[in-house]
Amino acid sequence: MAKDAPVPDQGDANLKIKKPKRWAAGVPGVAAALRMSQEQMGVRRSALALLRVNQPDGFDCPGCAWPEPHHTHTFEFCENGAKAVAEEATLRRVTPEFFAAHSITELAAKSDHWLGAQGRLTTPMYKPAGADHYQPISYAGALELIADRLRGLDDPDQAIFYTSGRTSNEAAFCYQLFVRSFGTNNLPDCSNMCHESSGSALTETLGIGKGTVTLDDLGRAELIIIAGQNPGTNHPRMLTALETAKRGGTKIMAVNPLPEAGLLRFKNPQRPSGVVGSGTELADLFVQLRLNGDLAFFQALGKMVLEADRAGRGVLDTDFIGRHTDGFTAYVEALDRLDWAQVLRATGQTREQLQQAAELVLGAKSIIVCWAMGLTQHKNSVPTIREIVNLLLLGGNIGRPGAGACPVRGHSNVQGDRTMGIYEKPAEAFLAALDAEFGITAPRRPGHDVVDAIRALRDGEARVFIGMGGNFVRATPDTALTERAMAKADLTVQISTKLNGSHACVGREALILPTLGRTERDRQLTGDQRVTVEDSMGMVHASRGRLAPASDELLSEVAIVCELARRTLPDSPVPWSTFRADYDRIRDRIARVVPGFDGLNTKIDSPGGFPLPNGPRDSRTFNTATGKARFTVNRLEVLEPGPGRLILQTVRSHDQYNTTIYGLDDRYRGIADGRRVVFVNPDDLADLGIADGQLVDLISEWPGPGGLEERRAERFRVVAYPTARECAAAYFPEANVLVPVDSTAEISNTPTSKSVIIRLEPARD
Ligand SMILES: Nc1nc2c(c(=O)[nH]1)N[C@H]1C(S)=C(S)[C@@H](COP(=O)(O)OP(=O)(O)OC[C@H]3O[C@@H](n4cnc5c(=O)[nH]c(N)nc54)[C@H](O)[C@@H]3O)O[C@H]1N2
Ligand SMILES: Nc1nc2c(c(=O)[nH]1)N[C@H]1C(S)=C(S)[C@@H](COP(=O)(O)OP(=O)(O)OC[C@H]3O[C@@H](n4cnc5c(=O)[nH]c(N)nc54)[C@H](O)[C@@H]3O)O[C@H]1N2
Ligand SMILES: [Mo]
Repeated sequence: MAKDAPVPDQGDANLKIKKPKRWAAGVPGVAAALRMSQEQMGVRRSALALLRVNQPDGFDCPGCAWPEPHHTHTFEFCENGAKAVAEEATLRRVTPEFFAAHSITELAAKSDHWLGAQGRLTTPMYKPAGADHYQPISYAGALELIADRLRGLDDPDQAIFYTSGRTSNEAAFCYQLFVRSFGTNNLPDCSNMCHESSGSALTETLGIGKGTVTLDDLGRAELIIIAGQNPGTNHPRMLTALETAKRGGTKIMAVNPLPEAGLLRFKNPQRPSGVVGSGTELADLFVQLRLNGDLAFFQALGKMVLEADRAGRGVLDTDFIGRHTDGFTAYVEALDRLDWAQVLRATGQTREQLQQAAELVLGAKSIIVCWAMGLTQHKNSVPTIREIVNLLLLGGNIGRPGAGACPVRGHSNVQGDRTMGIYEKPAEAFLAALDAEFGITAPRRPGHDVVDAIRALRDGEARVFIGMGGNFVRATPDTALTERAMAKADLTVQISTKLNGSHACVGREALILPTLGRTERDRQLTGDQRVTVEDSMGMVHASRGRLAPASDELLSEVAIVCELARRTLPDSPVPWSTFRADYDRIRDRIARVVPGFDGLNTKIDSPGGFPLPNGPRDSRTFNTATGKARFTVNRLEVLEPGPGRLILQTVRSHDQYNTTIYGLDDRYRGIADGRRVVFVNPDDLADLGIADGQLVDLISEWPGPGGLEERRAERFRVVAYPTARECAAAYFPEANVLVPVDSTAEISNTPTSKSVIIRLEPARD
């Protein structure tokens, strides 16, 4: 049993609201991180763990995917990275006695905060059909059982193999190889809910589904636009890069409905001035955009650039446009017809405010645009990101120093997992390479992404669910529907480090397979192993854990996949046991199958790792349908919530990692001891006749096939907050119940977690 239950599951009884902060990080950040580390790990283990984060022979931080500055100098301190390490390296344990004491029904009523705080999973656990308790099972027994159920399916497409983005390249490569050898492309991943829209838009327009900048480029840019991202909380180390850029003269524009503290001012705890002074002012311009106004915003900027060029300011890179792009004329014609009234409505800006933003663009010879979830989780996310590309192309801002597209990725290896083939719609070239290397025949039918996987479970078409990390039931939209869908499965399997809501939402049979985390030593037959990961900017490097594993019973993710594959596919031509024994042998194969990885086993010895080739960045080579970078024409539609309605976005607090809730505070936004809050502009509250501090239900409205569907999230405290007009915000995952499963982005099929139409009703007693 966990030594103590340190987190009372008491709801928001002690909720406190203070004034939002105007700056990020600094001493309170250091103090918060150290407190959490020492509570979870003790002083000695904290020091051991934290000194090895992102060091040449250490482990890759399990926090975000922001790149490390060359992996050389001492620990680049980041409050939220330290929390992620503490969460994994905790000394608390969830043992079989814990599961004997708590039924699944009981666990299902607990919050993810409480569940995560119980500690690390230590033992494989099995829930037989009809039982309400997990019971211990041997690892071999558990794997045998899964293999048996998989082999018993009528069709491999009845199984779903989910991946979250912490899985190493080696584990991901083996996992997709196993799944495809088994016969399906049902490989949904967290990317489907995250940067899928970026991947879709960039692949189409630039020929690569990734960003086109390096960390050094940030310092060389004359302007960095940060749209739909909250780096102070979610990529704290990015603030250091921004501060450095700023000191070198780079201008910064923040585009966001919320005045996020980290975008406004940064106090660097690693600099004396960050400890005592007022810090560095980051944003030169804060554009307080209406939710989902970005497509209109980037079109307006494009139009103003074209107008300035016509006025003789010579701001277009005509040579680049002529040589490397197509679609320019159609783009210009479309912008000639741009409807300003619509632009002003969509953005919530005045023409003068937009002109101010355009002046920053016009004054900059090199521009980087950074973005994250604020841009990717809307119906029109793919067209919105195409508009970013349009703007960049106008000034030739691709493939030159200090310029480019910078989608800032979330999970620490989500980009690497995709590179390794975790994808439901793999390219033919990748499958052909797998077939040739291993003598398998990979299936060619596209598989299910996250949303389609939920539908397949709901409709009884999928019968087995396996989750490689993550928290599928909480991270996905439409919580109530997803829970019902999951409960229909014959078998649900979670490969996890920590307990979460998905362990309490089970199929007829269920298994928990506890696994090693990044920080832990991974010993196999040939000795200690390391793995590799790819950061947000396409740098690949090694990661080696040193801490003693949380329990002797843990298997690495690589071991789990290889053992499962061996048992499920006894005739497989893949040398699974060799792979498990020596990860170098997996890397030999990655080197032969995945472009850019040749010589992987040697290359990973270089400190800081090596960059993957990137056509647009390295040589202005565009692997698109036409071989050119593509201007596109995108339709501007204004999202109208309707009378008495608001547009709700679901965001992360400063004290969580996705569905892992570290604590109940959101320091920068002034929230303490609670999460069921909804941020609303005070003028909107006045219009709606709702008081600051009132308790309300949030009701989303969605035109479903059978008429207007309503989804309700009960008892949220209203917080009057300086967000853009008509725009509300509540925390993910509490608000996921409001996001309809069918409300997804065009093309990328990403749930629209940042534009949910809601109304507020006084809470019922
Ligand atoms: N500590 C910590 N670090 C993390 C994570 C975490 O949970 N905790 N999660 C990781 C993951 S997986 C990811 S994907 C990233 C997420 O990183 P972010 O994308 O920064 O995360 P969100 O909290 O979703 O914040 C979205 C931001 O976009 C703004 N926004 C919302 N809608 C719009 C819009 O329509 N237009 C514009 N311009 N802005 C908008 C919001 O106000 C908010 O500032 O962080 C990663 N890093
Ligand atoms: N409403 C709304 N929904 C969203 C979002 C949003 O902004 N709004 N954001 C979306 C985004 S961007 C993302 S990326 C997804 C995240 O979706 P997921 O990746 O599925 O969710 P996480 O909360 O990151 O997963 C946490 C769990 O991962 C397990 N874990 C941690 N480390 C490891 C490891 O090393 N190995 C293994 N095997 N398991 C590990 C732990 O058991 C932990 O409980 O959520 C999406 N959902
Ligand atoms: Mo993400």
